[in-house]
Amino acid sequence: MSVEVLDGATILDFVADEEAFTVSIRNHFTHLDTDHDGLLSYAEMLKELQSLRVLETHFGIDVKRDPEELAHVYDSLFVQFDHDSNGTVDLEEFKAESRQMLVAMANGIGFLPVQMVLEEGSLLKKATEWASTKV
Ligand SMILES: [Ca+2]
Ligand SMILES: [Ca+2]
Repeated sequence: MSVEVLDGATILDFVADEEAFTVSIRNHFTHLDTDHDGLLSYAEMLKELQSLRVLETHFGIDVKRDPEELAHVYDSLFVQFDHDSNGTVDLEEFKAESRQMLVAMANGIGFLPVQMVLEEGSLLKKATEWASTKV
C-alpha cells in the first residue's frame, strides 16, 4: 500500500492512452488469472472486487460489514464485469468494465487532486505510475 495523490484528469489520460492502458489491463488480468486459463472466475476476481470496494468506501458509499451483504456486493460487482453472463470474465470484458469504472472514479474525484491509499499493482496505482513517467 502507498499513499498517492491523484486527480480525475490523470485517470482519464491514462484510460485514453490506449496502448498503455491495454498493456496495464493485460498485466493486471494475467496477474489475477492464477490458474492461467485466460478467464477470471469469481474466486480469481474476488481480490480485485475487494479492492474496488475499498474505493467505494473511500467515496463515502454506504459501508456494509455484514458478510452476507458483502457477498451480495461482490456478486453484483462480478455480474457487472461478466457482460455475457457466462460466469467468467474474459480480457475484453475486464478491459471494458475496468475502463468504465476508472472513468466513473475520475468523474467522482473531479479535478481537485485527492490523496488515496493505493494497493501495489492496482489499476489506480498503475495510473499514477503511468503519470509519473509522463512528467
Ligand atoms: Ca482463471
Ligand atoms: Ca463473460
